[in-house]
Amino acid sequence: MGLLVDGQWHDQWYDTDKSGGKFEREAARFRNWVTHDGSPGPDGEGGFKAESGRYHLYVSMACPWAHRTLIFRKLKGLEKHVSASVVHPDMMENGWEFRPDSEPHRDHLHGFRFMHQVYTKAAPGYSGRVTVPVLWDKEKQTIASNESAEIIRMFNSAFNELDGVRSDLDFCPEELQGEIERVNARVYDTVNNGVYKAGFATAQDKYEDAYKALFDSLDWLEERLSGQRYLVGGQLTEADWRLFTTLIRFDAVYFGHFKCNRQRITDFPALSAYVRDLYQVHGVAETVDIGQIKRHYYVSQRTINPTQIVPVGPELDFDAPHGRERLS
Ligand SMILES: N[C@@H](CCC(=O)N[C@@H](CS)C(=O)NCC(=O)O)C(=O)O
Repeated sequence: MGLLVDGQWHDQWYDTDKSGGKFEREAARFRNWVTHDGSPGPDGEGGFKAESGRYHLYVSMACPWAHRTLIFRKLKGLEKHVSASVVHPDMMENGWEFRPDSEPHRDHLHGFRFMHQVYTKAAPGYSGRVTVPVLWDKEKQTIASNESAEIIRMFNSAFNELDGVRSDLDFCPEELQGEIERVNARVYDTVNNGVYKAGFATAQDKYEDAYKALFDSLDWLEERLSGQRYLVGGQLTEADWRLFTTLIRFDAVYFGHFKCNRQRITDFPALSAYVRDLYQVHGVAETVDIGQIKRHYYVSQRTINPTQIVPVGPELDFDAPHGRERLS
């Protein structure tokens, strides 16, 4: 695990000294928008047109942020238009790696060994963290975006005119956008990023702050989802998929490894049925790999788990009936 400084790789863990033991996530740097006609997006440069075969998605099956993009690629019918490569789950001294002789973990586009080479190909003097997901533009030979929240918005609407794309599926309808963003803001800060703030804290009080905010939000979500099937507007939206990728990892990883252990998701009746409901949406199960998820966190994060032992449990059954149709 490390980062690039002026295009050179440095192996180092997150620096929490400057923030009194608090984990602070760095903002993504490549923020262009792919649009249906190549016109500029909300705050990006223009010229990134949604075309079949032009973009390549780099992901990790372990990463909750990359997982969002895989779900949107699958559900929107983008697999034949946007190619993808999956890094190896072990993220060690060289950061995310490819395994050239292993089909599932090859870099199909560049044949690179390390993810940081993708970043320096786009920007030779890049300084910053080397994160997934990355949406690579084969035409401009650069990173179009490395911000999952924006990549899923692009996948949701920019490619709608291409053959076979599910233009009827809109996970962010305009009339719901305000409420989706209100829910996203709390879920991002206290749940998606909240588990990391608990797990990566290096001071007791910072861990406890994150733990409290996380479980306050899970109580709020449990109550909200007891009376309605989905988070916003009676239909599946982006807000659900953004919450899902954290919940599905929770009992296997965050509960133990990140010390988020007041309760498991299994102990929340509504939240646990909700995760199963989303998992059972056609195509979603193929984007979930609990083996790679556990392997990544327990082996790569040696500061937290020096023995690198991967726990065998817990037993999880996301295929069990969820019974939430009655809330529709
Ligand atoms: N803002 C980014 C965050 C992505 C992110 O932090 N990904 C993690 C994997 S779960 C990563 O690649 N971390 C490597 C690092 O921080 O060095 C997004 O949502 O796309």
